[in-house]
Amino acid sequence: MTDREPGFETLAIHAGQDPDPTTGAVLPPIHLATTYRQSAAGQHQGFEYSRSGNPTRRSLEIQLAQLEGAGFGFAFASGLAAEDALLRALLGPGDHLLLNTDAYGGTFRLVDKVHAPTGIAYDIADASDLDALAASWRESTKVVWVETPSNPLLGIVDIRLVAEFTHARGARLVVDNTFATPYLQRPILLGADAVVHSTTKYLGGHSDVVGGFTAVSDPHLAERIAFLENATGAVPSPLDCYLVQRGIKTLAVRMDRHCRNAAAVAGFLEDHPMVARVLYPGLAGHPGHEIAQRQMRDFGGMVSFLHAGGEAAAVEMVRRTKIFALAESLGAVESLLEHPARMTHAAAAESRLAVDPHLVRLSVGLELVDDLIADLDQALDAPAQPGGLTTAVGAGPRG
Ligand code: P1T
Repeated sequence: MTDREPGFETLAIHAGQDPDPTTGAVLPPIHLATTYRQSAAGQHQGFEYSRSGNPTRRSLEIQLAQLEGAGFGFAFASGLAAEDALLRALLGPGDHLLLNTDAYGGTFRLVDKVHAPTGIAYDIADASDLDALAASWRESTKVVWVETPSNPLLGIVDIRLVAEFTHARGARLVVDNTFATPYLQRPILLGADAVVHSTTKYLGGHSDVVGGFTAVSDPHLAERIAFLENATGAVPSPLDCYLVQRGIKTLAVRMDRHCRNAAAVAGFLEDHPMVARVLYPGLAGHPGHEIAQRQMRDFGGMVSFLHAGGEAAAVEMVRRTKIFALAESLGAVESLLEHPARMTHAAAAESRLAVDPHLVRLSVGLELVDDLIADLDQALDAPAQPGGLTTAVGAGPRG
């Protein structure tokens, strides 16, 4: 590279991805080998066994850690596997966690059903309100965990402010950066101690790979995560690492279009009589708009709204779109929509994270935006069909 400090787009394509020195191939090969020959017992070239380290995984880890402005990165088999490792690395029995009032249902389930029974206490607190955080604070509080923008309410947390508040009390701040991606927001540079991702979403970007990632700058924390990754073994396959890496190369251009399409969709929904309220940080009336403007490059591709017709109308509407697919997940080229209370956030029902059943979440994709708006318009305008409204749809607990 040149003497200039490379920009995001350049790093996304080149960081950790030098051409193969043996063949000149412009892409590093995908290393499928599970094990590595040693010249003498214990003497090797940096790789012993693919659970503990793999060159393709390493390449992704360098690429994404650099994009996050972090010293160290670790790729996992899913977002939840990355979260699990981070929770284990940061907390032990007797410690206390503060989880923001809005978060992915699976994150809540991991904390509530897997970590809490091992002796980790937690409370839900509104991280956009420092008084609320202070009121829930305990001497044993070690971690504040936030998503910003959050899933599914698109809430915004001031990362710099909460990092300062958390550090002043001797605890650490984790930011789930899945919705923003490092192209739109870099939490480590704003003071967060760790970033976590579901790379299944925008980073992979094509609905064809499940993966997770965490990035940190403290070498002791990094050592602990590396130990846990090897000891518990939730590693991604080399092919999956390659797919995430390939997705990241086009992240900047995809995110620009996701943001543009989402802003247009949010504007359309704001004027629709069947929409009671639009949740999108790019709207001037959003409570986190000014903070988002400060800490994000743009406002992202996710839009949620409250259906004016109530739960039955929301459930009917998500069934009626033709381009937006009714499906869990988000962040890929194709537009998706879902009903969080019955789908992605079913695990949080009856908790403080329970989602309003009027809520519909859109992952605005890269199709022609006029087609997307026309699709939403016809689904929102659909005449009520009383017979179809009461049928329960996929309220399974696995989302
Ligand atoms: O699905 P997985 O790769 O394990 O990632 C979990 C996860 C973590 N953090 C956030 C903010 C997420 O949105 C997710 C996964 N979310 C969905 C599948 C969804 O549809 O919301």
